[in-house]
Amino acid sequence: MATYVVGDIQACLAPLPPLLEKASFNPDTDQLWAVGDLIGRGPQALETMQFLHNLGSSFNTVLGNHDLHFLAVYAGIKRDKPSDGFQALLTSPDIDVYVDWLRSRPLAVLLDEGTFLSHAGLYPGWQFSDALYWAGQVSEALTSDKWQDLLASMYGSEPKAWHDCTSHQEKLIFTINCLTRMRFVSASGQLDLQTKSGLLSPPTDKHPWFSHPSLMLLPEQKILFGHWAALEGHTGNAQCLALDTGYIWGGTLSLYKLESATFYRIEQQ
Ligand SMILES: [Mn+2]
Repeated sequence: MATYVVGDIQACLAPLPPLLEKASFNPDTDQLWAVGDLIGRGPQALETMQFLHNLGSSFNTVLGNHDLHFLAVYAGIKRDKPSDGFQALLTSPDIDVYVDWLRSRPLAVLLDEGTFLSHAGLYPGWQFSDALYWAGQVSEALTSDKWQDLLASMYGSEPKAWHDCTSHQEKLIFTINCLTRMRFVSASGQLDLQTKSGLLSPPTDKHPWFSHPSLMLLPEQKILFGHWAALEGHTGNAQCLALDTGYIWGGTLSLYKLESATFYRIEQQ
């Protein structure tokens, strides 16, 4: 059995089957994880969900910001904009199956003892165990009867730092922001959720989370994440692997095989 992790698909289904074939992925014996943002902006949201869901237990994902946004649109919290590309999926007869399935996906997982996976990364100052605990608390809310309440309150960028969170609800929202939206973090631990640039022009006094002085990784630990296409797959930190190589923006779709530490990529068709 091999474990593979695919970057942000964002409803671009076309490159996925040839990429899986290139890497000799076998759904009967192997496990495929996605870094989240399965859908959002791209042309084939319904077909992508059908394809991934048909992989059954050989596929799993952590949730990305676009996946959570989709749940908010489904719940009527946010308006369905054509640019989201959700229309055909929202009117599918199987929509409830997909929604229930997405709601029960985690925000973070350990793929093996030392490999952490989330959509955006790990908050500097948190250990894997902190992120997994709070991701579990978010999942508890997302799978409860009142799941819409959390999604309705998640839009916005406050609180900015973990030490500013007072209520349980604020801790859940901060966890969602760290695990699905984070890029740059200030020296004192404040999230900058506005800047989307790459590493050439970082905002003043802020660090990409993966080179933040408070990020503490043991030598055998690794983080796999997506979300940040402007990195073009480069972090400068061998322990933090960026898998969003921006297929939706004209780049490539990336797949990583854990056991051999091998990358596979598919260019635009
Ligand atoms: Mn994202």
